[in-house]
Amino acid sequence: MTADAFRFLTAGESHGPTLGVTVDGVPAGLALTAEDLAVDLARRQKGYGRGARQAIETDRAEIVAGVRHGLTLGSPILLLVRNRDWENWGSVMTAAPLTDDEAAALQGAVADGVKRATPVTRVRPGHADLAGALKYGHSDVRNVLERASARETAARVAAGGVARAFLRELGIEVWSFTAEVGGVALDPANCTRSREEAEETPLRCPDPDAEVRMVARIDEARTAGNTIGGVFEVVVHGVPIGLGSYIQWDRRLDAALAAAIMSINSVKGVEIGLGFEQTRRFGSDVHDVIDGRAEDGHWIHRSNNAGGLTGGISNGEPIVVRGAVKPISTLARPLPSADLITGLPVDKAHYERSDISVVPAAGVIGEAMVLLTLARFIVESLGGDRMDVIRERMVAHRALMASTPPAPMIGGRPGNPGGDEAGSGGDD
Ligand code: EPS
Repeated sequence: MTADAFRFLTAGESHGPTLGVTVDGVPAGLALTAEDLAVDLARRQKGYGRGARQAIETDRAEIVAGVRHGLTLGSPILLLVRNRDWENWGSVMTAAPLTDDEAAALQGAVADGVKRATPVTRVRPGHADLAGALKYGHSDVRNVLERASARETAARVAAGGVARAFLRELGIEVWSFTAEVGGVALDPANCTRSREEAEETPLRCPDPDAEVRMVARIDEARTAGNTIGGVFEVVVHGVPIGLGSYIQWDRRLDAALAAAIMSINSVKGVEIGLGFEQTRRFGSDVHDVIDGRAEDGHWIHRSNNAGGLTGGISNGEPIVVRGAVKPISTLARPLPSADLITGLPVDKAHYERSDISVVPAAGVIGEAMVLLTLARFIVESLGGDRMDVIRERMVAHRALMASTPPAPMIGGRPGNPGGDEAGSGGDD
């Protein structure tokens, strides 16, 4: 049992010199390069509705610890994602105490009306600004927003790349798409694009017609100085039966996935499988009928409304998790708010460069969080400090899940091997 597999902690401010993440509990012997990590980092930066920051950055993760000659060592992996924009922030984001001259220059910049240098006090509705400033005793909201910014998710996606390399070796694939923007939902019957085709489109959406209308909603928001949210869906293929458990609340895989998705900036709701829609239907229209075990040993469900998770355990069907993304809280046409210091109402909350919509990027971040969660559950379930052992154990686990269970015992002795159909069941 490895309690802390794929545990990770990020550090870094949005306009500081670098973001960083330590990923602990990664088995030894996993092939890993910076190129592996670059793919998802680039995907996170894309998407129609992103702000100007993404034109400044070309996110790359530098592997500075835990890997030697392209293979993980079993030691903590440290990844750094540099913020190119840091150079544009001068002394505003310097870690060291400022000299008298530097402090005087910064005060001069504020007197000249340089926005970046000026302390932020007009808190933004919907942002961490107010509660964060009061909690940590900050009089300049920049001390909050620099860390509360979704820029931090670049570090999570870098960490997710490590988990992706791990899961790929075990035959597990995770991807995501944009399911909804501003109330415009894709139509499953019109999802004519393949995964690869959808990946190249502005919103990473498999329904071309819905995407046109989603783009129009984002344009509408931009024109109005507004922002708009939506829903992303993460889908996992290749997870064997048996990850997670109903035995204790904190071993339920569905609960861990929900927490992982909910931890993403701007996410205010999570659904698994049919989610809330299940509450509107009868049980007979919800539960996935089990058609039995196929010749190759896999269990056949007629549908996947459970989203691959029953009783907190993976049931062999694709895992389906959705995240609801609220509209970004930084509005180009700001809402009225209040000043942190005076406590008085102000006409307009603080504004600084931000995004109009981030749903496709949130999907990539959702993938990272799902990847890291699944990797943790796999190592915790199968054990193993090294890839060769984990690979073997996964093969054995899949075979076990596909094999015929022994006939039930009755009174601790062999009973009727025919099961319910042969008359041993009786009424429930
Ligand atoms: C982000 C970078 C940030 C924001 C965004 C996410 O860059 P900047 O603040 O320099 O424009 O675009 O952060 C927020 C939405 C927020 O509310 O802070 C990124 O790389 O994802």
